[in-house]
Amino acid sequence: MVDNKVETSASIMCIDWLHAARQLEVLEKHGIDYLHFDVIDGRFAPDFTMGSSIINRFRDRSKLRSDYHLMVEEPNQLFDCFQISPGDIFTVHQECCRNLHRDLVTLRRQGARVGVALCPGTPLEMLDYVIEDVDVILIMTVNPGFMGGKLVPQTIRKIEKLRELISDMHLDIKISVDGNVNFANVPNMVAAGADILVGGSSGLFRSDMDLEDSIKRLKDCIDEGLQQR
Ligand code: S6P
Ligand code: MG
Repeated sequence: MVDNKVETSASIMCIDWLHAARQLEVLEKHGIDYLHFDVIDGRFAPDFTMGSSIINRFRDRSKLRSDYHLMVEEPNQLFDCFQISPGDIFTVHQECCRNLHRDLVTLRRQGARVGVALCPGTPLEMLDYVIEDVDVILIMTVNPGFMGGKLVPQTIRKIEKLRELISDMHLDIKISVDGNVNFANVPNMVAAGADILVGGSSGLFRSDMDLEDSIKRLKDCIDEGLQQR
C-alpha cells in the first residue's frame, strides 16, 4: 500500500562529527524520523565506519528511532551488539547472508522491523521466498562503502518495479532508498515509490548549507515527488 508519508533517516556517518550533539538536536527538532547507522567491515564494502560503542552513544543522546544498515559479511555475528527498541529497523544485505531467511527470523525475534538491502546490481528476484518476511527493502542507489557516490540511474526503475511488486502481492513493505539522496534525485525517488529516504552528504549534511535549511529543502523535494505519484 503506497501512503503519502515519506520518512527521513539521517546517515550518521555523514554528520559533522565535531558538532554532532548540536546537529542531533536539529534533526529531532526539524522532524527527521530515524538515525541511520552504517556499519561497514572493510570486506563486503570498503572502508570502516562505526562500531556499537559509538552507535550506542548516539542512541543514548537521541529520541529518534534507529535504522541500522549492516554492510558486513555474515552480519548475524553482530546482532547481539546492537540495542533494538520497538520501531527500530535492522537491515542486512541479501549479498552477505549465507542463510538470509534464518537471519531475518532471528532479527524479528529480537524485536526489529526487519530489512533487506540490495546493491545496485542485485536483481529484485533475489527476494523471492523471503519477501513475505520483511518489513523494509532498502534499495542502494549507489554502491555501498563511501559517502559522496553518484546515483546509479537504473536504480530508479528498480524502485518503481519493486513498488509494483509489493502492490501486486498485497504486502505491507516500506521501500527505503540510500545513496546520493540529493535535491535533484529526491523527486524521482519519491515519484518512483520510496517511503524512507536516507539523507547523507549530498542531501542533508552539506558543507554549503545549514542543516536546518537542507532539511527544509529535502522536505520540499519530497512534496514535489509526491505530487508526481
Ligand atoms: C553508503 C551508506 C550510506 C551513506 C549515504 C551517504 O555505503 O550505506 O548510508 O552513508 O548514502 O549519502 P550521500 O549523500 O553521501 O550519498
Ligand atoms: Mg546506509
